[in-house]
Amino acid sequence: MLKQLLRCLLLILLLALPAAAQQRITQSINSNWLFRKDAAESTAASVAAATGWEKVSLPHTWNAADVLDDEPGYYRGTGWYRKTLQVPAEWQQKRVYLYFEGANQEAEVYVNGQLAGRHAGGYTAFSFPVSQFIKFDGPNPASAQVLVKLSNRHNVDIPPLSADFTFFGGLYRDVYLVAASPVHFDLDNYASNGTFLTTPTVSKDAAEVVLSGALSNESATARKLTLLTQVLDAAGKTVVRQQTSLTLKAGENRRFRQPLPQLKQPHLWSPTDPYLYRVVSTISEGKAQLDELVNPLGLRWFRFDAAQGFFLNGQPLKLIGTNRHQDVSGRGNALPDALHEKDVQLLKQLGGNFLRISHYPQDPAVLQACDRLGILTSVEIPVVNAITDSEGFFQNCRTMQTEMIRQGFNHPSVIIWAYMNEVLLRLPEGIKRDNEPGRAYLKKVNQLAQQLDDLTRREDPSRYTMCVNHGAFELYQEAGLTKIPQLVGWNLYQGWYSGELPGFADYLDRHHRELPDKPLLVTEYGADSDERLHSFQPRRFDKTTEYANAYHQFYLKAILDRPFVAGSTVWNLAEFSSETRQEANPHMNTKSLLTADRQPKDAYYFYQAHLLQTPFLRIGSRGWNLRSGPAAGPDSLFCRQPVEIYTNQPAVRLLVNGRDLGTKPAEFGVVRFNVPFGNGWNRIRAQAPGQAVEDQADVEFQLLPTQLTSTQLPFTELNVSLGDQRTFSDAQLHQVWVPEQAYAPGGWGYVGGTVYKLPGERLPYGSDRDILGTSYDALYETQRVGLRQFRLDVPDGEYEVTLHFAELEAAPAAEQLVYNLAGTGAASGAAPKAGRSFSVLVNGVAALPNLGAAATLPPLQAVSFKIPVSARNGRGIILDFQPQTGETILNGLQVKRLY
Ligand code: GCB
Ligand code: CA
Repeated sequence: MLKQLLRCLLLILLLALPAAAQQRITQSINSNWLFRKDAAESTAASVAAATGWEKVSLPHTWNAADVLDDEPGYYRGTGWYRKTLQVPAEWQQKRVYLYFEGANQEAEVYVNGQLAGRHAGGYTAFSFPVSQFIKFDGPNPASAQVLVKLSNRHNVDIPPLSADFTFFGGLYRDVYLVAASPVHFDLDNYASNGTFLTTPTVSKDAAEVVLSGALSNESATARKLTLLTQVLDAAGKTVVRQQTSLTLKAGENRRFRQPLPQLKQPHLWSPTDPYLYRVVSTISEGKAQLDELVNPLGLRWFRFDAAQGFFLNGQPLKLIGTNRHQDVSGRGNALPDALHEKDVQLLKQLGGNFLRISHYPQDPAVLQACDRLGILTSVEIPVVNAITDSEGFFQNCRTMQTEMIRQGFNHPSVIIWAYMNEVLLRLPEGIKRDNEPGRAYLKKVNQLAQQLDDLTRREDPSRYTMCVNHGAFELYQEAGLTKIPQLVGWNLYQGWYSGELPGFADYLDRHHRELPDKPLLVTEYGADSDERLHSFQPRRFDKTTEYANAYHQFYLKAILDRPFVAGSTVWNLAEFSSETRQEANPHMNTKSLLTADRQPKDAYYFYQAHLLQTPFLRIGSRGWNLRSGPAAGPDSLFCRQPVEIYTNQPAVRLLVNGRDLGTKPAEFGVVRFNVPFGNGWNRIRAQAPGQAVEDQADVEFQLLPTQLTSTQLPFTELNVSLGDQRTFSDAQLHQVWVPEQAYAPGGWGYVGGTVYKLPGERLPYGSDRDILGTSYDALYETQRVGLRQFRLDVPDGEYEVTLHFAELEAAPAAEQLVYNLAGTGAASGAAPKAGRSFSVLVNGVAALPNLGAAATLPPLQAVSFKIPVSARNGRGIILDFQPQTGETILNGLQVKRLY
């Protein structure tokens, strides 16, 4: 009985086989590649014999380690990848393709020594037919040598020309091998899947769905084919189907348009209910199925209105979300799909409904996740900062735009195709806005925008076009960039790079007044925050969590208050790599809601409080659970510091170590308490009265005595950042650096001198240069200049004093940075002064004689000295700073009691 059943099964399988064997086969080929860098510019023929290949698997970038070190710069050159493929002999009957999801940025693909194709641009997919290069007449399986030459070198004809992110080189996305039957859906259409779904009308009652595309018959005979398309609901039930007969001549590629019967009472797609249908299309001949494709289908309609914002399925919907870059710390841009999906999850958990996929198309996993999770998207090509006036550049832009649109066409999450980001931020050398070359350049930019806009509307009339500008209103108007696209995106940083927070609101109102017919989105806004830096007097550009919090609180309110603002996206979801950046976190951009390894910052919770529908309450500064500060007075055992609670509830009650601090009302999602922290662990509990939501945080506090001889709070250690008004919490070393203060008897502090400050208004204090030899740049970037003493009235005992220096007077950075929107010249440096020289005496001993730029203190280099010292006869510790040439300096000071 069993045997019979098995035989029967086998028979069924065998019968099914011929049809199945004709099906398209798709497999990733990410494993077992060899890689080598090639500064010597080998050829495909010579490189095969070269040694020094490294085993890698994809996704892979050759810059992952490059950008982790302290040194500026990363390898921008050529790399080769190679792999041996085993191709079954049966595939001789098939059309074999290599498909690359993306490779940065110029690729040449060879198969068995022959060029299969070239591709320019690092962010879109490409594919090449390779059957003709495979030697099927040899052993089975046939082996094929795949060799990929890649370069991430600057190329004036390939966007981006410059940008505030790292151009990681490599085969950093999945690579696939595809084998299709000779009769197949078009495989040669800009690496799209060859089919395009449109929904000419969608309403609550009915939806029209049309599948267009092309079929190819690469066989030697005419074929009588059936194209069958079925729409399946989420349960897998066919809801509509359409069958079309076509006869294709040998070698014919035929376009088709297949309208489906009306779909009644469609289940609509939206962020709250991202319902997806599947559209399954097959080509068959008689009973044999030759090819099959599945596309997602989300039924929705939408529009933008200049006065009222965005509407989805007839309902107003404020688009709120973030931008996203495609790198994660330690991995560069070479991410497994799961990490792309995780970011979309994190945006969903934020309560966001919108993602600006910036500044380039990303891994297919991103749009897939957006379709599934209900995140609307805007996608753009990387024309950033500037253009090249060359036919090559224009052509590459048009090709990229076409690739982006055709490859992403069938994703219901996409509502906008964009094509330029702040393209007038960097006018090329010698060009000024109001000189003749300047006017000619603006005209060229206008031409390119017009070409890309026309192309986009032709390719896909169902989505909107957008151009994204920086906050130079007239300039973009003059170039026509507020007119050509259907939507204008503004990247606004008032209160960050320049100006003050209210300037943001004024700018939005100006747009509304002067361009009343043009819908607008705030495509970027953000403030850097280093999780280690905190301040009770937050200042623009100080990189503290507290300033970033205030910034987001102001911006979100201004956005929500204005119905004409269709949407906004925070810059950025997570910290990302930008190798040319300096400042407090060199090589990183830290304007984000998440750290580079995706831990939430305070602002993430603030947005959750506004965007989540369910009761929400979170204690802020969770990442700041190691704090320090001086006791409120000589007899106090507490230090009061602010804590923010983020909630969508009307009020919050706070308890600290069981002590009730009372209930306070929330203002715009935030409740502020001044919490008395005691030495050691403090347990904070927050509750929303009458609601089941609560949160708890444990904060460790290092309470500093105000009188250093205090017996109830004995002195143990002190870490001071000079020329600084921030605290710096170092969780790893379990140390907190506190801001400087002037000496007062019984306590500690500097005597004399001033805070180091660069000219200009951008930085409140300190330098914005990368300090080499440390990952504590923020500490070394601030400095007290011209101080005479540093004193600590510690009790008698044995101590260790560590002095930290960095010479901040240095030549300006060679590479002018592009992200400085205020145009005041980032990474500035005062002209180096004639070398300084000074000595430090520790309790009268010349422990550090002749410190100076010439030998001991090279510019922009962290230098530390640890010195043991005894405090005797109640004299404490006195450091005397004695200048010989120029002024004395001190960047940081640590004092620790040993015994
Ligand atoms: C911008 C750019 C973006 C930068 C950002 C910043 O306007 O579009 O690429 O990263 O500003 O942080 O300066
Ligand atoms: Ca992928």
